[in-house]
Formats: sequence, C-alpha cells, structure tokens
Amino acid sequence: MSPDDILKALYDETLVGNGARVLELTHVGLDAGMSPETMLFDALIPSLEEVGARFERGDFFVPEMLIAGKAMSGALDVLRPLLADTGVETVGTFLMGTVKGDVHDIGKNLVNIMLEGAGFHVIDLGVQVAPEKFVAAIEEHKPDVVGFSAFLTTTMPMFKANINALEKAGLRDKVIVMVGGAPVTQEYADAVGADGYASDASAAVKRAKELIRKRRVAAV
Ligand code: B1M
Repeated sequence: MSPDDILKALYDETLVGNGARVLELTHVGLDAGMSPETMLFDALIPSLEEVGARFERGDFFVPEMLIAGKAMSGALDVLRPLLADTGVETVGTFLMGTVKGDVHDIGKNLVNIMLEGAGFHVIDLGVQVAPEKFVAAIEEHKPDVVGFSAFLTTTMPMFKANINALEKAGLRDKVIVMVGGAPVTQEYADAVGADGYASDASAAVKRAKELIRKRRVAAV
C-alpha cells in the first residue's frame, strides 16, 4: 500500500468504526516509515471531524460515534509512546481532566500526549471529574497548571464551577488554569476567568509553556 492508500484507508475505517483494521493500518503505516503525526493529523482527526458532521446532519447516531471514537483511541494507544518519546526535560506538572458530566476523552488524551512529548509531567484525572476531585488533586500534586476539558456546550459551565471551587479552597492563585475542548472559545475562557485557552493540542503546549514562563518570571 502507498502512504496515500494507508491514509485513505485509515480515514475510511475510522469513519465506520472498524477498530481492528484501524489498528492494523496504524502498524502498516509505521512499518512503511510514516510519521505518527501524519497519520494523526491527515487521517484520524479529519475522520472524527466527519463523524461529528454526519452526527449533526442526522446521518450518524451515538453508536456510530462511539465505535469511531474507540477505533481512534486504539490507534492513539499505539501512537502515544512515539508521539510522547522526545526525551526532553520536565518543564512542569500539568493536571488534566474532562469536566463533570462529560465523557469525551480523545481530545484530552491527545493534549496529554503532546504535553508529555514536550516534557510535561502529566497527571490525568480522567473524565467526569467533579470540582472536589480537582481541588483534592491540586492539593496533593501541586501542579503548575490545571487543565479543564469540556466538549459539550452543556458542560462548559463546569469551568466556572471548578474555578469557584478553587477560589473557595484558597487555591486559585497557586495554579494556572487552562481550558479547552471543541466548543470552547477564547471569549468563553476569558468570561469564566481562566488564565489560558488553546484550540488544539499543539497550541495547548505552547500556551502552557508561555504561562509557566510568565509566572516564573513574575515570581523572581
Ligand atoms: Co460526542 N459530541 N456526544 N461523543 N462527539 C461531539 C463533541 C459533538 C460536537 C458532535 C456534533 O454534534 N457535531 C456534540 C457536541 C455538541 C455541543 O455541545 N456543541 C456531541 C454530542 C451532542 C454528544 C452527546 C450529547 C450525544 C448524545 O448522547 N445524544 C453525548 C454526550 C455524552 C457525555 O459526555 N455526557 C456524546 C457522546 C459521544 C461518544 C461517547 C459516543 C463519543 C466519545 C468517545 C470518547 O471521547 N471516548 C463521542 C464522539 C467520538 C464525538 C465526536 C464525533 C468526536 C470527538 C473527538 O474525539 N474529536 C465529536 C464531534 C467533533 O468533535 N467534531 C462529538 C477529535 C479530538 C481530537 O478533537 O475533542 O476537539 P477534540 O479535542 C481537541 C481540542 O478540542 C483541544 O485539543 C484537542 C486535540 O487537538 N482540546 C484542548 C481538548 N481539550 C483541551 C484542553 C485544553 C486545551 C485544548 O486545555 C486544558
């Protein structure tokens, strides 16, 4: 198979949620010398975007979204060590979680992989993370940054609830708050009082580094 054939097949098989074939094709691509980034950004992510578009049009339903998401997660498991293995020094600790009421985790996991690749120590609290759990984990791990992911317009208000919980616990000034997820915008991040927002995984890495640098300079 040519690289273009592999990308097309990865896109098509993710779209129909054929996890076994997506896994196989991921290995075929790697064996053929393709980069993990190419498979991710030129096939897997665009395919999930198409899944979302079909769901919006009513051509796909939740089960189709679910199996496509699972197929993508299987490929990510294979690509994770390759994307994260850059051997750079730790630049800071990043505590991450998808907010309460929200089960989407593929985007969050991708951000984690990119953060690890850039040298962050990442602590992932998983999905449906309640404000009290974020508070307890910040007290325990003392991260530089806490990241809240939300993928539904109905769960975005949890950002504010989480920030309120941090304020109540006296932690707001001790940690940088970043937010992100498909429906989130810079304006929304500003409105809830977050320190940073990023639209995708690489922007998240860049923004987290900038915010840490600023805070360390301000502390000197
Ligand atoms: Co859901 N879903 N889903 N879904 N799902 C979306 C998000 C949706 C946009 C589909 C659509 O209508 N087009 C829509 C939300 C609409 C809205 O509110 N605006 C939607 C809906 C409605 C729902 C349900 C309500 C459906 C239902 O039950 N009727 C339901 C909700 C369940 C719940 O959470 N309570 C639901 C369920 C599911 C599945 C479980 C079936 C499955 C999730 C599987 C999983 O995650 N393990 C699923 C899927 C797969 C999707 C789509 C198709 C794909 C999501 C994805 O993984 N994208 C999605 C459509 C879409 O996004 N186009 C959709 C790929 C991923 C790499 O991108 O998630 O945007 P993304 O992550 C990016 C950025 O957002 C950013 O970086 C990531 C990497 O570049 N980012 C950050 C993420 N977190 C960040 C944090 C940061 C910074 C950047 O700092 C802290």
